[in-house]
Amino acid sequence: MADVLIPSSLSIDADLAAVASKVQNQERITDEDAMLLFEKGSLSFVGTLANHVRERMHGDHTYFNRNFHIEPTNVCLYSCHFCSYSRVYAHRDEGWELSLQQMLDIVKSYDGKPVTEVHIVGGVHPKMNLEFFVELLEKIKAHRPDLHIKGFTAVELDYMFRKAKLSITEGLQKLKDAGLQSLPGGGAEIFHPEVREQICADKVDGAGWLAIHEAAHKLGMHSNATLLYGHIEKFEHRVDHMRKLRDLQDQTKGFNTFIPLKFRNKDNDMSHIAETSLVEDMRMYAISRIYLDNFPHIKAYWPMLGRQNAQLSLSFGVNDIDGTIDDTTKIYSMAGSEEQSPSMNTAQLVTLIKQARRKPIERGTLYNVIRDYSDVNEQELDENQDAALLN
Ligand code: V47
Ligand code: SF4
Repeated sequence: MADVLIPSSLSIDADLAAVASKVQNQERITDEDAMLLFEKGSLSFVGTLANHVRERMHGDHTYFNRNFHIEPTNVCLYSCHFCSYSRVYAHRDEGWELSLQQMLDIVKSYDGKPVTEVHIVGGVHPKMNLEFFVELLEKIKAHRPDLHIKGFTAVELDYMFRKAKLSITEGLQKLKDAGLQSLPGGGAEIFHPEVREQICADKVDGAGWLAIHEAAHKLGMHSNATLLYGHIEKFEHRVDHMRKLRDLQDQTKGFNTFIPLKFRNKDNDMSHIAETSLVEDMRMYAISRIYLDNFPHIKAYWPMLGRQNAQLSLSFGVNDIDGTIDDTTKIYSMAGSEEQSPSMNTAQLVTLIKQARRKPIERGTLYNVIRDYSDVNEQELDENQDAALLN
């Protein structure tokens, strides 16, 4: 059966050919298979398999959404070595802290613009507690009820709930009642303690991250998952991380999207570590698409990866390139991403997707289709859409 994907005229290692057969037959691959792909799979081999899976699941559909970010603070109690963004609490005068009013003003600055999601994520500031965020969520919802609120990494939630002396479920229920609808995927990094203890020892551990997402799924909320790759981890740690996510997803079906995050090395304690090559980035996307058979979507976060590389990833398993966002997100430009001012308007995103010969679909947070842009021409986009978004 593998012949259809990988012609038998090519001389491929028998074990790799067996993995190709599984993918062709829609059988789940094992951890050993994933290790084999990481160790021996060429970019063209894993790319062919991943693209097959991507097209079987989504055809050419490629999703984006119109969102904006609020980063309440970059002051953080924790000291993750890869982080270029946070200012430790002791140096909090060098960081920023937004008041409720300042955050509401950001929301209001999008009044009349066709955004569907706000993504709230930041450092862990001891003064920004559960009550503070409950009030923020209620005020955002009162002002703009239709805006989907995706907010708070498991790291922020773990701290908030412990400080409020609430269980995970009690804390999540309070936030949900106030308007929180889904969780972003941040804070996952690498679950395996061998690595986690070296790169982010003081924040919630892998089991704690998974427990928060499990509880959210049980309350009917959806979430995303990330993996920070390309630093000190080995392939086996990436596979271990993805296995834990796949196992949880088998139970809850609450994850929407997996987002591999490439480690960027500017201005952090791990700056001595060279960044991964583009080939390794594409192999990571492809292997995650093949391994995570129960995750509906794989996302390339273009502000981090760069827009041309994100465009390329659409041929290596990726079917989502996040949103049209503005420069309120600082975490990536501060970590050395080539995207120093990460904003792309709808016309640019649609063009980027069309250049890769895919179909651009604007989605809501939960992948409800808002608009199919396949047949909208660029001139029409320039004239209509962006006038509304960019004014
Ligand atoms: O958890 C921090 C990462 C994450 C660096 O769910 C770094 O839709 C690379 O998870 N190099 C937070 N990465 C952001 C995040 C996210 C982003 C976009 C969309 C979604 C979503 C989630 O940023 C952190 C950490 O893994 N990060 N520093 C760095 N130097
Ligand atoms: Fe704080 Fe998040 Fe940076 Fe870690 S990655 S130091 S938790 S802001």
